[in-house]
Amino acid sequence: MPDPYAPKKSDKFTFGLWTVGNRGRDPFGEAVRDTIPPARIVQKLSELGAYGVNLHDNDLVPFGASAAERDRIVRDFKKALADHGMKVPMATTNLFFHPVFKDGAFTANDPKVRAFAVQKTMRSIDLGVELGATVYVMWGGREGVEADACRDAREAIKRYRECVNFLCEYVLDQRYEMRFALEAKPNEPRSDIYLPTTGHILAFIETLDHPEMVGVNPEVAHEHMSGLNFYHSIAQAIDAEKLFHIDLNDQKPGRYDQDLRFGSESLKGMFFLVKLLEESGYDGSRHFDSHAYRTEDEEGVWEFARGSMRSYLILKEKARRFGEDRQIQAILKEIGATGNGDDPYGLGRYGRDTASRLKDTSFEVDALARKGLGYERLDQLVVDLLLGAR
Ligand code: GLT
Ligand code: MN
Ligand code: MN
Repeated sequence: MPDPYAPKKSDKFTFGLWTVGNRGRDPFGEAVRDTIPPARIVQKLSELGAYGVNLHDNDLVPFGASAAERDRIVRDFKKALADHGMKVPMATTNLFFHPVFKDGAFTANDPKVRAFAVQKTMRSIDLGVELGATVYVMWGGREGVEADACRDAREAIKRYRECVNFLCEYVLDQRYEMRFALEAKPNEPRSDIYLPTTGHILAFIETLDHPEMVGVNPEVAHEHMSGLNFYHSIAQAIDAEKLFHIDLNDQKPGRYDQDLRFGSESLKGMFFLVKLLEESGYDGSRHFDSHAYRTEDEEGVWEFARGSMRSYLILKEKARRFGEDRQIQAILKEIGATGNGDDPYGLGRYGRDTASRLKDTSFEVDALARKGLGYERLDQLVVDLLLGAR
């Protein structure tokens, strides 16, 4: 029997070169794995059923490479993509590794650093376009502080805005088909990072010159680090039509950024997330921004990649069963979860008559307050479903 959870290209699973290429280095210990060459990553992920790979400029072209070296590397990489039928839907810039970015990139106090960051990003956008990417992620890992005395935080937001505006104009001027997706994180590597949550970014986008070109790239681990409900963040991003990309992984509460394998920790939360992505018509990549445990060798890395896609597809199947489960659906209907489009009090549209009728309506508040809602039963049915007991 064929594996019902075998990934297909149409599932649009992608991995970063930096994710499967992660060598297991951490602040306390050296790398435990060898570098896997990009062409091999492309081949292996394609065999496993992934749709594509995403990259930072320097995941492919080393910092400071000559133009000739760059062109040779890009040519070989394009050949690997073509040979294995793999896409590069998203690209991004490394604005955090080199010590020049120790005070930030777009928000650094030194205008030379800010200008260098924009120059590096323009070149990196060119590379992304050359590889076929249509989404450009901006993760401002170093855009933050240890010492707030170093700048007025409003100045940081202003500089960030200026750089994003400049880059939007660059994309328009080049007639590139490229949209930006900004990624939030509350801290790490900086003590505090500006634009710490997806909600902050959604508000920031509305202050830009081209808000229509800019959306969000929320990451599970980063919202969980802020103690937030990722499913709710994604619902709001979808409602705002701003979910341009998504970083799937997992995270235990209250820790450093763990970037754990998708679905390895928060099964219920990830179930509602997958259900939402699938039901909302989101048609972007399902990108895994995570890495294998430090205990693993290369085989463990491929297990990690297999597991990420498999868990997504299992949760997708669970979401389908949730939709077909008669008992669950009957409860949802009874509790008014689906809304049914009724609006008995006219709250969907203000009218003077409606308002005055509503002011005169009497409600049986005590009876409403006393009524049990049965969510214990409902939630247990979900747990049974997820644990395979129904
Ligand atoms: C880095 C970070 C991620 C970002 C990547 C994009 S790089 O690994 O931890 O969350 O998405 O720059
Ligand atoms: Mn990420
Ligand atoms: Mn992360």
